Amino acid sequence: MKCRHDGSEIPIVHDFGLQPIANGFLDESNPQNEYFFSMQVAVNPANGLFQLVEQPDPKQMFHENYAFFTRTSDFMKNHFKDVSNEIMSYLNSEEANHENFVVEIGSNDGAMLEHLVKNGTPCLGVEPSKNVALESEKYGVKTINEFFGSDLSKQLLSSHGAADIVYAANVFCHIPDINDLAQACSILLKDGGTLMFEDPYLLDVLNKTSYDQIYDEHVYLFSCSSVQRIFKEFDLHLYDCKTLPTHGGSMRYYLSKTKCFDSTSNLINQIDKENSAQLLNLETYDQFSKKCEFSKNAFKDYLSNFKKENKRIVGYGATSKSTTILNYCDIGNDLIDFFTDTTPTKINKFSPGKHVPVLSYDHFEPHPDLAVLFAWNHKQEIMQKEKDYKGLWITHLYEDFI
Ligand code: DWN
Repeated sequence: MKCRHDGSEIPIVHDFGLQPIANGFLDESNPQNEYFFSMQVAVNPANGLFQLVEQPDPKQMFHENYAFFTRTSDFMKNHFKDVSNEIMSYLNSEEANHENFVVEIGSNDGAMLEHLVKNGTPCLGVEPSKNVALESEKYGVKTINEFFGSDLSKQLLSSHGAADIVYAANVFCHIPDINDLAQACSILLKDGGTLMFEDPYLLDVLNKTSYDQIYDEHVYLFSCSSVQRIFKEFDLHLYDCKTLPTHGGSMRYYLSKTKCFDSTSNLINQIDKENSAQLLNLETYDQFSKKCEFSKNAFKDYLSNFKKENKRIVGYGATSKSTTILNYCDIGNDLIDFFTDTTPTKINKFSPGKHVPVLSYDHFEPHPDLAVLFAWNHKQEIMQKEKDYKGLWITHLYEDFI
């Protein structure tokens, strides 16, 4: 496998077997010719970049029927309101000192940009999935329905001018050509402008064995160390970072174009943590691989034993992550009766690969004996909502089994 950043030969560290399109919910329980790819992951020990070996064509994943809408979680809606406040206070600060213009890459249904629009800040979304892009327009968010890259970035620079802030949430880890992506951000930003992006964080995935963050869309898991090394080659200098509770543990990276600020104490401490966790040492990933296998076997055994007693098991949240779990652990309708989910585009469909039915939320009653919390990253919000549920909860996470 050649590293997607520097082209060097790098080792494969784990094999998750054949996987379908994680958000490819199906109309039929027995589809013909469902697409699968071999999901293996590799790590470059020189720059720490954790990456998929093979990724399906992005057009197979992001299109007019993309299944994920940001607004399905109140917690995430609040999170993006906070982001908009942070952006607005940055723009009003002395450091900004520019005409304001903000671009969000992968703006989904406009849950963040909506607030900038209300506040009158000039902004633009870029979103390749047409259905979610159309949703954002209901909130007054101007959206370019295209994939982001250096060609589009040059066009935006000439049509709209340079940006003070380029922001992206849970998007950069989806874009396979990382060099073109970094180049594109560098082209679009003003000198001294800020690139802010956040994604699931490699160290959290390793610490929690939350391997379900790995699926077709997530071609990378970043760390401060890998971001620092790679983006500086494109004149984007990491100066700060912020740990976030979203998506089971994420990191927000702050990079400045051209200007090299001193690293904040947050960043220095985080890089120390990453060094202690030995992110450049392949032994670290060998441990991760063993924990994934342990978690897979323990989770499947747990569900099988439970099912032997003829109990009802329901999956809570037909997440993209659940596609990795079900297909890696070989769990289907024999163990999980159905998923419940609140997303209209997923309801009355079948889960990718394993074809477990997805039913609307009202099917959570009568309550099952066991609910598998596939949307474990929304645990707080869901526990609040499900106070009356008296059955058991479980996740696939390693810590539930040790
Ligand atoms: O990066 C990505 C992140 C941001 O979102 C994408 N590649 C795709 C997606 O990943 P995911 O599908 O794993 O995201 P969530 O946010 O964990 O999905 C939650 C699912 O659970 C949604 O289908 C909605 C559903 N849900 C529910 O049924 N009841 C969610 C909540 C909060 C609920 O109460």
